Amino acid sequence: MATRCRTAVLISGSGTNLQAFIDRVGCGALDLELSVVFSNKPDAYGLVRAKNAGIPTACIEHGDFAGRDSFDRAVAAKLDEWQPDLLVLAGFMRILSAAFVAHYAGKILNIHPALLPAYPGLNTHQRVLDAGDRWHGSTVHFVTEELDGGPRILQGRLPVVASETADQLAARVQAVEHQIYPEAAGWVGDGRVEFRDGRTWIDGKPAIDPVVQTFDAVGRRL
Ligand code: NHR
Ligand code: GAR
Repeated sequence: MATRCRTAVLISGSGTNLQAFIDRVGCGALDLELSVVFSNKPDAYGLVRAKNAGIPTACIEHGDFAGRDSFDRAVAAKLDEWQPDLLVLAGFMRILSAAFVAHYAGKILNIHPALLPAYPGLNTHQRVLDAGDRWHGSTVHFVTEELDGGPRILQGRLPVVASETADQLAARVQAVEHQIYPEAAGWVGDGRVEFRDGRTWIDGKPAIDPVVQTFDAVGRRL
Protein backbone atom coordinates (compact mmCIF):
# COMPACT_ATOMS: atom_id res chain seq x y z
CA MET A 1 0.00 0.00 0.00
CA ALA A 2 1.47 3.30 -1.13
CA THR A 3 0.35 5.60 1.68
CA ARG A 4 -0.57 4.76 5.25
CA CYS A 5 -3.42 2.25 5.16
CA ARG A 6 -6.67 4.13 5.78
CA THR A 7 -8.72 1.90 8.06
CA ALA A 8 -12.40 1.93 9.01
CA VAL A 9 -13.35 -0.09 12.09
CA LEU A 10 -16.94 -1.42 12.23
CA ILE A 11 -18.41 -2.25 15.61
CA SER A 12 -21.72 -3.05 17.26
CA GLY A 13 -20.72 -3.20 20.91
CA SER A 14 -18.11 -2.68 23.57
CA GLY A 15 -15.20 -2.33 21.18
CA THR A 16 -12.39 -3.92 23.19
CA ASN A 17 -10.79 -5.04 19.93
CA LEU A 18 -11.12 -1.46 18.66
CA GLN A 19 -9.35 -0.34 21.86
CA ALA A 20 -6.50 -2.75 21.13
CA PHE A 21 -6.08 -1.09 17.69
CA ILE A 22 -6.22 2.40 19.22
CA ASP A 23 -3.58 1.45 21.80
CA ARG A 24 -1.23 -0.17 19.26
CA VAL A 25 -1.48 2.73 16.82
CA GLY A 26 -1.04 5.18 19.69
CA CYS A 27 2.23 3.65 20.82
CA GLY A 28 3.59 3.31 17.29
CA ALA A 29 3.42 -0.50 17.23
CA LEU A 30 0.85 -0.56 14.40
CA ASP A 31 1.21 1.53 11.25
CA LEU A 32 -2.42 2.10 10.24
CA GLU A 33 -4.46 5.27 10.06
CA LEU A 34 -7.71 4.82 12.01
CA SER A 35 -9.89 6.96 9.73
CA VAL A 36 -13.37 6.30 11.09
CA VAL A 37 -15.23 4.08 13.56
CA PHE A 38 -18.66 3.01 12.35
CA SER A 39 -21.43 1.47 14.47
CA ASN A 40 -24.89 0.20 13.60
CA LYS A 41 -25.88 0.87 17.22
CA PRO A 42 -25.87 4.43 18.61
CA ASP A 43 -25.19 3.29 22.19
CA ALA A 44 -22.18 1.09 21.35
CA TYR A 45 -19.46 1.86 23.91
CA GLY A 46 -16.86 1.60 21.15
CA LEU A 47 -18.10 4.97 19.85
CA VAL A 48 -17.03 6.52 23.16
CA ARG A 49 -13.62 4.87 22.83
CA ALA A 50 -13.27 6.39 19.33
CA LYS A 51 -14.28 9.86 20.48
CA ASN A 52 -11.84 9.67 23.39
CA ALA A 53 -9.10 8.85 20.90
CA GLY A 54 -10.08 11.67 18.53
CA ILE A 55 -11.23 9.33 15.74
CA PRO A 56 -14.25 10.40 13.63
CA THR A 57 -17.39 8.31 14.19
CA ALA A 58 -20.43 7.45 12.13
CA CYS A 59 -23.59 5.55 13.01
CA ILE A 60 -26.39 4.23 10.85
CA GLU A 61 -29.09 2.07 12.43
CA HIS A 62 -30.20 -0.92 10.43
CA GLY A 63 -33.71 -0.57 11.85
CA ASP A 64 -34.17 2.63 9.84
CA PHE A 65 -33.97 0.70 6.55
CA ALA A 66 -36.44 -1.53 4.75
CA GLY A 67 -33.90 -4.26 4.10
CA ARG A 68 -30.33 -5.43 4.21
CA ASP A 69 -29.39 -4.11 0.78
CA SER A 70 -30.55 -0.53 1.39
CA PHE A 71 -28.81 -0.50 4.79
CA ASP A 72 -25.60 -1.81 3.26
CA ARG A 73 -25.71 0.80 0.46
CA ALA A 74 -26.07 3.56 3.05
CA VAL A 75 -23.16 2.18 5.09
CA ALA A 76 -20.91 1.97 2.02
CA ALA A 77 -21.80 5.53 0.96
CA LYS A 78 -20.93 6.77 4.45
CA LEU A 79 -17.67 4.83 4.72
CA ASP A 80 -16.61 5.96 1.23
CA GLU A 81 -16.44 9.54 2.55
CA TRP A 82 -13.19 8.38 4.20
CA GLN A 83 -11.91 6.37 1.18
CA PRO A 84 -10.88 3.41 3.31
CA ASP A 85 -8.22 0.93 2.13
CA LEU A 86 -9.24 -1.57 4.81
CA LEU A 87 -12.40 -2.39 6.78
CA VAL A 88 -11.94 -4.09 10.14
CA LEU A 89 -15.03 -5.83 11.56
CA ALA A 90 -14.57 -5.79 15.34
CA GLY A 91 -17.64 -7.32 16.95
CA PHE A 92 -19.79 -6.09 14.05
CA MET A 93 -22.99 -8.09 14.22
CA ARG A 94 -24.72 -7.49 10.87
CA ILE A 95 -24.19 -9.93 8.02
CA LEU A 96 -22.95 -7.98 4.98
CA SER A 97 -24.57 -8.45 1.56
CA ALA A 98 -22.72 -9.80 -1.47
CA ALA A 99 -22.88 -6.33 -3.07
CA PHE A 100 -21.23 -4.71 -0.04
CA VAL A 101 -18.50 -7.34 0.06
CA ALA A 102 -17.89 -6.91 -3.70
CA HIS A 103 -17.62 -3.13 -3.29
CA TYR A 104 -14.69 -3.68 -0.88
CA ALA A 105 -13.37 -6.87 -2.47
CA GLY A 106 -10.39 -8.23 -0.57
CA LYS A 107 -10.36 -5.26 1.82
CA ILE A 108 -12.55 -6.52 4.70
CA LEU A 109 -11.23 -8.38 7.75
CA ASN A 110 -13.20 -10.09 10.50
CA ILE A 111 -12.23 -11.76 13.73
CA HIS A 112 -14.38 -14.73 14.60
CA PRO A 113 -14.16 -16.28 18.06
CA ALA A 114 -13.44 -19.88 17.02
CA LEU A 115 -10.79 -21.89 15.26
CA LEU A 116 -12.46 -21.74 11.84
CA PRO A 117 -13.63 -23.80 10.01
CA ALA A 118 -14.84 -25.12 13.38
CA TYR A 119 -17.82 -23.28 14.87
CA PRO A 120 -18.95 -20.65 12.39
CA GLY A 121 -21.94 -18.62 13.57
CA LEU A 122 -22.89 -17.40 17.02
CA ASN A 123 -22.49 -18.67 20.61
CA THR A 124 -19.13 -20.31 19.88
CA HIS A 125 -17.75 -20.48 23.44
CA GLN A 126 -20.64 -22.53 24.85
CA ARG A 127 -20.52 -24.86 21.85
CA VAL A 128 -16.80 -25.49 22.43
CA LEU A 129 -17.42 -26.28 26.12
CA ASP A 130 -20.36 -28.56 25.30
CA ALA A 131 -18.22 -30.49 22.82
CA GLY A 132 -15.42 -30.94 25.38
CA ASP A 133 -12.79 -29.54 23.02
CA ARG A 134 -9.28 -29.09 24.42
CA TRP A 135 -8.42 -26.10 22.24
CA HIS A 136 -10.31 -22.96 21.33
CA GLY A 137 -9.33 -19.59 19.98
CA SER A 138 -10.06 -16.97 17.39
CA THR A 139 -9.48 -16.51 13.67
CA VAL A 140 -8.70 -13.40 11.63
CA HIS A 141 -9.97 -13.89 8.08
CA PHE A 142 -10.84 -12.01 4.92
CA VAL A 143 -14.58 -11.49 4.57
CA THR A 144 -16.30 -13.01 1.56
CA GLU A 145 -19.99 -13.46 0.99
CA GLU A 146 -19.75 -16.85 2.63
CA LEU A 147 -20.39 -16.17 6.31
CA ASP A 148 -17.30 -16.91 8.42
CA GLY A 149 -15.99 -18.75 5.34
CA GLY A 150 -13.45 -16.34 3.86
CA PRO A 151 -9.76 -17.27 3.65
CA ARG A 152 -8.01 -17.34 7.01
CA ILE A 153 -4.94 -15.27 7.89
CA LEU A 154 -4.04 -15.79 11.55
CA GLN A 155 -5.35 -17.96 14.38
CA GLY A 156 -4.61 -17.64 18.08
CA ARG A 157 -5.27 -20.85 19.98
CA LEU A 158 -5.38 -21.48 23.71
CA PRO A 159 -6.18 -24.45 25.95
CA VAL A 160 -9.72 -24.83 27.29
CA VAL A 161 -9.93 -25.11 31.10
CA ALA A 162 -12.30 -27.95 31.92
CA SER A 163 -14.28 -26.27 34.72
CA GLU A 164 -14.71 -22.80 33.23
CA THR A 165 -17.87 -21.01 32.15
CA ALA A 166 -18.54 -19.68 28.66
CA ASP A 167 -18.00 -16.12 29.95
CA GLN A 168 -14.62 -17.01 31.46
CA LEU A 169 -13.58 -18.70 28.25
CA ALA A 170 -14.80 -15.73 26.20
CA ALA A 171 -12.68 -13.36 28.29
CA ARG A 172 -9.57 -15.46 27.72
CA VAL A 173 -10.27 -15.66 23.98
CA GLN A 174 -10.69 -11.89 23.86
CA ALA A 175 -7.28 -11.35 25.48
CA VAL A 176 -5.82 -13.39 22.61
CA GLU A 177 -7.85 -11.44 20.03
CA HIS A 178 -6.42 -8.17 21.28
CA GLN A 179 -2.96 -9.49 20.39
CA ILE A 180 -3.62 -11.22 17.06
CA TYR A 181 -6.08 -8.83 15.39
CA PRO A 182 -3.87 -5.73 15.28
CA GLU A 183 -0.95 -7.91 14.23
CA ALA A 184 -2.83 -9.46 11.29
CA ALA A 185 -4.26 -6.10 10.21
CA GLY A 186 -0.74 -4.70 10.25
CA TRP A 187 0.38 -7.45 7.89
CA VAL A 188 -2.41 -6.48 5.46
CA GLY A 189 -1.67 -2.78 5.90
CA ASP A 190 1.98 -3.19 5.00
CA GLY A 191 1.27 -5.54 2.07
CA ARG A 192 2.78 -8.67 3.60
CA VAL A 193 -0.65 -10.33 3.41
CA GLU A 194 -2.98 -9.97 0.42
CA PHE A 195 -6.29 -11.34 -0.81
CA ARG A 196 -5.83 -12.59 -4.40
CA ASP A 197 -7.78 -15.14 -6.48
CA GLY A 198 -10.05 -15.84 -3.51
CA ARG A 199 -7.13 -16.83 -1.28
CA THR A 200 -4.83 -15.43 1.34
CA TRP A 201 -1.29 -14.76 0.13
CA ILE A 202 1.48 -14.43 2.68
CA ASP A 203 4.91 -13.11 1.68
CA GLY A 204 4.02 -13.53 -2.01
CA LYS A 205 2.89 -17.15 -1.72
CA PRO A 206 -0.63 -18.58 -1.60
CA ALA A 207 -1.34 -19.83 1.93
CA ILE A 208 -3.50 -22.91 2.43
CA ASP A 209 -3.35 -22.72 6.20
CA PRO A 210 -3.38 -19.65 8.40
CA VAL A 211 -0.48 -18.65 10.59
CA VAL A 212 -1.17 -20.25 14.00
CA GLN A 213 0.05 -18.74 17.27
CA THR A 214 -0.33 -20.69 20.52
CA PHE A 215 -1.08 -18.99 23.82
CA ASP A 216 -1.10 -20.30 27.38
CA ALA A 217 -4.20 -20.35 29.57
CA VAL A 218 -3.67 -16.75 30.72
CA GLY A 219 -3.11 -15.36 27.24
CA ARG A 220 0.67 -15.24 27.03
CA ARG A 221 2.01 -15.96 23.57
CA LEU A 222 4.17 -19.08 23.67
N1 NHR B 1 -20.58 -10.63 6.41
C1 NHR B 1 -20.14 -11.44 5.43
N2 NHR B 1 -20.62 -11.26 4.21
N3 NHR B 1 -19.25 -12.43 5.65
C2 NHR B 1 -18.77 -12.64 6.89
O1 NHR B 1 -17.90 -13.62 7.07
C3 NHR B 1 -19.20 -11.81 7.96
C4 NHR B 1 -20.13 -10.80 7.66
C5 NHR B 1 -20.61 -9.97 8.69
C6 NHR B 1 -20.20 -10.16 9.99
C7 NHR B 1 -18.97 -11.48 11.70
C8 NHR B 1 -19.61 -12.84 12.08
C9 NHR B 1 -18.86 -13.49 13.22
O2 NHR B 1 -17.63 -13.41 13.25
C10 NHR B 1 -19.31 -11.21 10.27
C11 NHR B 1 -18.79 -12.02 9.27
C12 NHR B 1 -23.14 -11.63 12.71
C13 NHR B 1 -23.88 -12.78 12.42
C14 NHR B 1 -25.38 -12.75 12.49
O3 NHR B 1 -26.02 -13.79 12.45
C15 NHR B 1 -23.20 -13.92 12.07
C16 NHR B 1 -21.82 -13.92 11.96
C17 NHR B 1 -21.09 -12.78 12.22
C18 NHR B 1 -21.75 -11.64 12.61
N4 NHR B 1 -26.03 -11.56 12.54
C19 NHR B 1 -27.48 -11.34 12.55
C20 NHR B 1 -27.95 -10.76 11.20
O4 NHR B 1 -29.12 -10.98 10.87
C21 NHR B 1 -27.88 -10.35 13.61
C22 NHR B 1 -27.42 -10.72 14.98
C23 NHR B 1 -27.54 -9.53 15.95
O5 NHR B 1 -27.89 -8.40 15.53
O6 NHR B 1 -27.23 -9.73 17.13
O7 NHR B 1 -27.17 -10.03 10.54
O8 NHR B 1 -19.47 -14.15 14.08
C1 GAR C 1 -15.09 -10.55 19.85
O1 GAR C 1 -14.84 -11.65 20.71
C2 GAR C 1 -15.29 -11.04 18.44
O2 GAR C 1 -14.56 -12.18 18.11
C3 GAR C 1 -16.74 -11.35 18.46
O3 GAR C 1 -17.36 -10.38 19.27
C4 GAR C 1 -16.42 -9.89 20.21
C5 GAR C 1 -16.38 -8.39 20.09
O4 GAR C 1 -15.80 -7.82 21.23
N1 GAR C 1 -17.28 -11.29 17.16
C6 GAR C 1 -18.39 -11.89 16.87
O5 GAR C 1 -18.96 -12.66 17.60
C7 GAR C 1 -18.90 -11.51 15.51
N2 GAR C 1 -20.16 -12.10 15.35
P1 GAR C 1 -15.44 -6.29 21.29
O6 GAR C 1 -16.68 -5.51 20.88
O7 GAR C 1 -15.11 -6.06 22.72
O8 GAR C 1 -14.29 -6.07 20.37
